[in-house]
Amino acid sequence: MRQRHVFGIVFALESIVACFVFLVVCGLLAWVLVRRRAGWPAAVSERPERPRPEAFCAGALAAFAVFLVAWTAWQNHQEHHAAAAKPLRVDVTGFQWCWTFRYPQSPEHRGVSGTCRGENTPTLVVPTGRTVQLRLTSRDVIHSLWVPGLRYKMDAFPHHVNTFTLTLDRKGRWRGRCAEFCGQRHYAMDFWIKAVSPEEYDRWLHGHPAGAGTEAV
Ligand SMILES: [Cu+2]
Repeated sequence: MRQRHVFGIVFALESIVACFVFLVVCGLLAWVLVRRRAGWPAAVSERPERPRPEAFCAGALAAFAVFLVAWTAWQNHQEHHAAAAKPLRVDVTGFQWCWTFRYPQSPEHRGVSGTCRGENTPTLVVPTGRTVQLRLTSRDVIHSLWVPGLRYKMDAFPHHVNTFTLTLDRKGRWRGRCAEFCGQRHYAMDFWIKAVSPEEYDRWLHGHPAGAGTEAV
């Protein structure tokens, strides 16, 4: 998974930098404590201020922060611009308390919806190997589309469309849920995202009744 791969790199690098800074701080603290406890003679400075070391510390920390923010933003930018010129578009709408997935490029704007009650869980069907652009909005309050297994998460706001792309390179099915508390049945706002071969996807899309509930690929 492309985005998953990107997030893996970002997470690994940020963890390494965080560990490095943590160990440096702990090391300095331990050194000072041991030195103090051991009664080493400490030359007390008579200068009220040490602007250079202070500026160096502030600069080093700022450099780490700027690097991490810039690098993460760059990776995010790369991920989103690696998308094909004409991605497959799916309009996703969150509502209290379930989801609707519409395929505007298909004949009759096919769609999948559900009630998120019992077995009526909607499935977002996508083809493997093709870039899919999700356009995410909400019909009422703020929701958040989250697929933990794929590390995709984005908020769905009313009167606003958020967009992100995903490309799944293997078949599979992953559980999605709402990650923003949105009311009484928030806990039940589960859906599936299912990646199928392009042939299966075409068959499903053209044989699927408009506005139907759960899928059956
Ligand atoms: Cu919710």
